[in-house]
Amino acid sequence: MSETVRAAIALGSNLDDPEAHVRRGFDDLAALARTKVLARSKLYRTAPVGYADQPDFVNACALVETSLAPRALLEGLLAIEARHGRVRTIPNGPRTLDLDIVLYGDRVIDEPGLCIPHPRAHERDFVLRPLRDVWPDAVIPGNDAR
Ligand code: PH2
Ligand code: MG
Ligand code: MG
Repeated sequence: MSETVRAAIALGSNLDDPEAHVRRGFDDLAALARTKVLARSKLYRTAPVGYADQPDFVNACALVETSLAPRALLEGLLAIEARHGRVRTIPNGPRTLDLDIVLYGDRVIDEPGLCIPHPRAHERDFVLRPLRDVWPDAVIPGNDAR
């Protein structure tokens, strides 16, 4: 792979056997073009944040090495979410699988539909705990995660 970047992808699910969606999500990331999964975090059961009236989540994080550009990586993630039957209803509401780019190297991107680092990652334990499993010294640009 040429010009690879390390990226952290957060996984979250709280519908239809969340653990199975997250485990399959790791495999789907490994099958993405020009992308290798370097590490898979433990799975964490977490209370919903932002919209309380929904089931607990299973959250995890993958460390990947990719030569996909950020926008191509995002499109790959959206395609995986769609294959998991993701239907967007209420913001922060229940979902079969959510895949968010938390970090893409040390890049800072603020474009329509593509914000890296994920703008709320630094304040969300359900992102930070699994992130530390796979990338213990990760620094969230603009927000020191350590
Ligand atoms: N994702 C959200 C909103 N709230 N809460 C938990 N525990 N886990 C999530 O993955 C999550 C959430 C929006 O993406
Ligand atoms: Mg999310
Ligand atoms: Mg998302």
